[in-house]
Amino acid sequence: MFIDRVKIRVKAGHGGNGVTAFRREKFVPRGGPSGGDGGRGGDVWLVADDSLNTLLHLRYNPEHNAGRGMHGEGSDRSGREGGDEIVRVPLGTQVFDPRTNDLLVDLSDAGQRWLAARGGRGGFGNAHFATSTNRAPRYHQEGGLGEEFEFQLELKLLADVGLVGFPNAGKSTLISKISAARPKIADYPFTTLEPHLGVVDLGDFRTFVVADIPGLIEGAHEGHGLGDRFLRHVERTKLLLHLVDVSSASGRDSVDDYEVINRELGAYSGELGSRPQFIVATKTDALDEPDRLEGLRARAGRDNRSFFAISSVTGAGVDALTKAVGSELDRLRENSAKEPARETHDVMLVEN
Ligand SMILES: Nc1nc2c(ncn2[C@@H]2O[C@H](COP(=O)(O)OP(=O)(O)OP(=O)(O)O)[C@@H](O)[C@H]2O)c(=O)[nH]1
Ligand SMILES: [Mg+2]
Repeated sequence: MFIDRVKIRVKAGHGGNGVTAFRREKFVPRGGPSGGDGGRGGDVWLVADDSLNTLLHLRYNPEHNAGRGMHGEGSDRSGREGGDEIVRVPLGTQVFDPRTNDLLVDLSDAGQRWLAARGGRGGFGNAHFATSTNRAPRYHQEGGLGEEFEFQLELKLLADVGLVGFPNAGKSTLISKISAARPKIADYPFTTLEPHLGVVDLGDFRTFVVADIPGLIEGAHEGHGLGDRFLRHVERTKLLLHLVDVSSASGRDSVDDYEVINRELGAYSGELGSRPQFIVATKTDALDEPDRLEGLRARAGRDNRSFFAISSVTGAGVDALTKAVGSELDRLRENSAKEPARETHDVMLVEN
């Protein structure tokens, strides 16, 4: 199971103190008590936000403090309340008490709010304590302390994007370029034996999750090579990146490779065969015969699929690809009126 984990500290605001004050006015011989109450300290809330899909933003920013309440003032003026602090988390975030490992809440519905730390109450000013028998109380109350906690947040990651292609196509090399995932890379087929996930950070809280799976070969649906069983790890992705090696060293026919993989995807499930797919020609730094690239570009065009050419070694085309993936995911998310129910993949843990 691939799990994103982060520890955060939340601190609600302290309440402001009440104050002791008396009215002093000309022609009012004995002014009454006029000390105002302190303001309430702000709360810290966790809010489930469906535009987030990882906890990465909290890793950079683990401390969350709400504003403190202001002290009361004379003339019956209350102190201002402290502002609340809102911590946005992706849907499916589970919150644990790190000392006991108890699950405190599961934030699974968009917009769901959970009070993580309650702000201190404002202290009463002396005006509050005036009674018929004590008309001039000389005491006030201190503000209450804001709550302060540490929480462990966990999210079972779902891949948004799946990398598919022949063994050696450069899938693992690409994921290691665009994320912190470090799968094994080598110049022989079936280097990758288990799926890996990587989180791609586009900045501005925009991220997407990529799954790198073992390569497919002709007959994978009949169990050839490592078979097609790993395709279940990309079954619920929104977009496939279909990597095709166009380097001359591969000695392969790029259009042929493209068609074989698409037949295998279709044989696994018609739905996966018609999943949105970007075609990515890889290893362009080692391309001697431009026909390999152009033939593939034309073939992708005939299927109305976007085409990209990259080299993970030189970095050429990689940024343009990740940006295009980000925009396409935004578009696909908007189109799918409501996300399908969340399910977790049984994917090995990659420590980022
Ligand atoms: N010249 C060049 N070589 C590359 C590039 N990307 C990957 N390679 C090489 O291609 C070989 C295979 O790369 P991998 O990333 O392991 O390929 P894979 O698709 O993950 O392969 P499997 O895990 O076996 O399915 C390695 O020797 C890489 O160094 C590239 O952009 N340019
Ligand atoms: Mg690999």
